[in-house]
Amino acid sequence: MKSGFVTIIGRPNVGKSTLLNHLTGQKIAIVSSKPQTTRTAIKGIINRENAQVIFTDTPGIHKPKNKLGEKMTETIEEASQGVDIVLYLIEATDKGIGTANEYILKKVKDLNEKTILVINKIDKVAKEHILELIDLYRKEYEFEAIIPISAREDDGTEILINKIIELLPEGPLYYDTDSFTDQTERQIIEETIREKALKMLDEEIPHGIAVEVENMKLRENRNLYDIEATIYCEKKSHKGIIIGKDGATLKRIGEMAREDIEEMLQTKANLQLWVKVKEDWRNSESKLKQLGIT
Ligand SMILES: Nc1nc2c(ncn2[C@@H]2O[C@H](COP(=O)(O)OP(=O)(O)OP(=O)(O)O)[C@@H](O)[C@H]2O)c(=O)[nH]1
Ligand SMILES: [Mg+2]
Repeated sequence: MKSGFVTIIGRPNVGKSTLLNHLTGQKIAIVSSKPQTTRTAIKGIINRENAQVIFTDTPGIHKPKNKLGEKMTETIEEASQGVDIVLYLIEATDKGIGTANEYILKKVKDLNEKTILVINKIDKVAKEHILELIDLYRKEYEFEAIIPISAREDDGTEILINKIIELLPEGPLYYDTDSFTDQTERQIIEETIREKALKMLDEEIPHGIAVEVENMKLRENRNLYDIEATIYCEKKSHKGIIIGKDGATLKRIGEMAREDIEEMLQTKANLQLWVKVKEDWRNSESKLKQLGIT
């Protein structure tokens, strides 16, 4: 039996959460085209014959601009120490290494753990370009492997899994074979609502959003969940935009979230959303704690 812990790191938006979802075959982490989507460490577990791999998806590495950013940075550091393998994701579209990845490369060198360089989004570029990137990075660190993939199209992901298992040590089953994440249903619901808000909103508003499920109750006789949740934003002016003209934006966020939630819970859901202002919550230790970001 081989088993162990694998942490996925990289710049914001490189596709870490997309990869986690595709590796596990489950929608565990939310995905968006906007950077800094993931805020916490999220585990996803896969089981193979004689192998169990526990992946941890992390927030994108960036320079923190507030307390939330500092927490995210701490999370990444905690999650990447003492693991069996680090998956370092870069984008196939990158022109060179660039300052952000130079910074991450330095971290990788300091960590000095078994690291696989994963070049994601190969569906977007020509093969020659990928070879150039491989050449550049090969000179920087002794990676265990460099694997080009497209997380979105599930291209190369099986090669990646096999390489990971090959590198893992002998070990026990750390989790039941029927569990696939450490996230609770409530957390996944909160994140799903945030994902839809990210989709519907622009500029600085999505970054200042947090979601809290206040109530979740199953009406057993009807196989229906009543769910009440609040979307927090940072400014009064943002609240109006989130609600939208005649409530249309909030309604759309709710509809999209409900569809996903119903699929996850395998029941009907009655989702009620509220929008409240929590001023400057990204800079308040106590408000971050209230929102479950510690
Ligand atoms: N074309 C293409 N797009 C991809 C691929 N993988 C991810 N994406 C897109 O890249 C964007 C970012 O994906 P995420 O998975 O949210 O990226 P992330 O690294 O988790 O981002 P943060 O959580 O912000 O750090 C989304 O729009 C994805 O659909 C891929 O293989 N090919
Ligand atoms: Mg992410």
